[in-house]
Amino acid sequence: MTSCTTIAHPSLAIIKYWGKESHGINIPAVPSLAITLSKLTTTTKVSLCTQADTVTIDGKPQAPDQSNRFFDYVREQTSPECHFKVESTNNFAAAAGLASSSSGFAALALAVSKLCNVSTDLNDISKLARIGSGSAARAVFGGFTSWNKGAESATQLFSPDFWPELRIIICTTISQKKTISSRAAMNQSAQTSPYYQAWIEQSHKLYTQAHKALSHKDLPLLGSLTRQSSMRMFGVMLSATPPILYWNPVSIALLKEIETLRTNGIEVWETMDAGPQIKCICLLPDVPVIVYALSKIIDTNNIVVDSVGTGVTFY
Ligand code: 2P0
Repeated sequence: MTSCTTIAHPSLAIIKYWGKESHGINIPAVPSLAITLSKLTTTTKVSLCTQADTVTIDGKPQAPDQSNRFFDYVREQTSPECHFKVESTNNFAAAAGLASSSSGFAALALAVSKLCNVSTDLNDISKLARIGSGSAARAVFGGFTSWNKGAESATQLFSPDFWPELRIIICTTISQKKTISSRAAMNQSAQTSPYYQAWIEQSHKLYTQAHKALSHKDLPLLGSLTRQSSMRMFGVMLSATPPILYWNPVSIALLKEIETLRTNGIEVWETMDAGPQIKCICLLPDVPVIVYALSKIIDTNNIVVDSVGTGVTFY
C-alpha cells in the first residue's frame, strides 16, 4: 500500500481544552468534553514518498512548521526514511475556528498509521493525532468524547446515537483564516493572563457537572455549563497581554439573538472557539425557530444544522 484516504469530523468542545501541561506534547492542563460533528468533513489522502513531506489543505501548500513535529514523531516510531505527501480537503472553512485541525490530524493519524503498518487501534490513533493538534485526540472518536487532564489520548463517553434529538447549529460569520493560531493564543493566555490559574482550578468542577448533565441529557444544565466554559475561556484570552479577541460584530449580534431566544423560552445555548464562529446546541423540534431567528443576521448558506457524528474512518 502506498496511499491511503481517510475521513474525519471536527471535535466541538462543550467544556474547553485551553492550556497545556509543561511536560510532553499537547498534554492538557484541563479536562475537556466534546461532540464529534457529522456534516463538517475533512478528507485526507496520504501517499508515501521519498522526498520531504508536503501538505496541501484545500489545494493550498502549507508551511512545514505546522506538521513537522507530527511527522518527526512518526519517523521516530517507524522509520527515518518515511516521508509523506498529504492532500487534505475540507467542506468547511479551514483555520477559522471550526476545529479543522482536530479533524485534519485525526484523519492524518489514521492514514499514516495504516501506511506505516503501526497500530490502528483508536487509542493509539488518538495519542498520535494529539501530537499534531490537541483537540484531534478527541476527533478520532465519534459521539461524545472526553479528554482528561494529563491524558495522552481521549476516550468516547457515549456513542453517536446516545442523544438522537441533539442538534448543533454552526454559524460561520466569516471564513477568513484566524489572525492568531489557537496554539499561540493558548500559550499567550497561559503565560500572561492573571486569571489563567483560576481557569485551571475551576475546570474540574465544570467538567464534572457537565459530564453529569450530559449523562442525564439535561440540556438546560449542559447548555448553561457549555456557555460558562466558553465565556470563561474568553475571559482568560481577553485578560492576556496583548489581549486576544476573536469575535466580530456579527458574532456579538448572534450572541444577542440567542439570548433573546432563550428569554422567549427556547433552549438554545452557544459556544465559541478560537475564532468568530458561533455554535449552538439545541433539540431538533426547536431548530426551525432558531434558524429563522439567526437568519435575520446571517445568510442561511452560512448556517449548518448538524448532528452528532462518527469517528475517523477509512474512505
Ligand atoms: C477545544 N480549542 O477544546 C479548544 C477550545 C479551541 C478552543 O483545542 O496547540 O488546535 O494543537 O493542541 O487543539 C484548538 O486548539 O491546539 C482547541 P493545539 P488546538 O477544542
